Amino acid sequence: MEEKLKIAVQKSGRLHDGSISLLRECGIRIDNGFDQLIAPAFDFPADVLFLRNSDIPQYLEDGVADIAILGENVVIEKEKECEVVEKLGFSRCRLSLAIPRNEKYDGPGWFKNKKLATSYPNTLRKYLMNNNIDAEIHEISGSVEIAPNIGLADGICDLVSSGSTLFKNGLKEVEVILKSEACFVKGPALNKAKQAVAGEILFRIRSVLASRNNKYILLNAPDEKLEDICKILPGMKSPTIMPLALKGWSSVHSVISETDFWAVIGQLKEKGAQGILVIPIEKMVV
Ligand code: PRT
Repeated sequence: MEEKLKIAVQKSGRLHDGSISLLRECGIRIDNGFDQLIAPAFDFPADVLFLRNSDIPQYLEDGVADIAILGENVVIEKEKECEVVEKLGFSRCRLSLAIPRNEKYDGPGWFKNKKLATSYPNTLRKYLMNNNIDAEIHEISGSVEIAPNIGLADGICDLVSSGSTLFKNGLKEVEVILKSEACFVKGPALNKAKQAVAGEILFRIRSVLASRNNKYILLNAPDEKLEDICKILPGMKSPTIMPLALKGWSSVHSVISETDFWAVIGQLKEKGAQGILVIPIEKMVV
């Protein structure tokens, strides 16, 4: 029997739910995987492994897992043999340098000869080297943000999303070292059969992401405005145009990206579009 593809996801934490729901939208369903270390997927040649996010790069390098969903910040920090193939658009954060709020900050030179607490020593070391800053790195595994208040460090390098943890601890963010989000990562040595299964998952993920980023739009337009309206709504190839029962009017169907949405709606109304409907797309095969 052919060996199944092993997909690693975070066992519990910020990435878990997003990873499981993305797999589910890709048709990869598992039975109550949360309590298990490994769960077989229904109707798909894969097993899902539940691991700590920070351990996954090593498991990919060792071939224990074949592909994974994990934070890009961890891939960069761990420096293991694995490749980011696709960014997935959730669990967005940044790795930043922060210092006590009342400190005057005049650029990265502030960090010279300072003591910095972090759980990301490799990424921080590279940043300091690239900026010619000589500073002491103090590695700690959690609650980095309290380090300056207890006299353990002058500043910190930690993940930030809303910024409220920094604020509550009297710190301010002064430099962003990297931006991160969940990503689809591939190990170094997949055989041909596993490459094919991983390729199928990637294809499905891209279809799901495209559907999340796009909307289906329907509108009615006077025939004499169709040319202008089609220029605003290019669609996947071109818009579909169907005549309405009412003479001189047509229905236009197309796809628009989530980011262009409000600007496009305004332009369409200006050109005489009426009865505009915008509908989520379940899957979009790209
Ligand atoms: O235990 P395991 O190895 O599985 O993971 P972990 O302890 O790193 O887990 P978890 O769930 O905390 O984080 C998993 C991943 O989520 C990280 O590697 C990032 O890719 C991503 N992520 C996104 C974050 C945050 N946002 C985040 N805000 N990870 C951590 N934080 C922490 C940060 O360290 C700080 O303590 O949240 C606090 C700051 O948040 P704000 O909103 O107050 O700025």
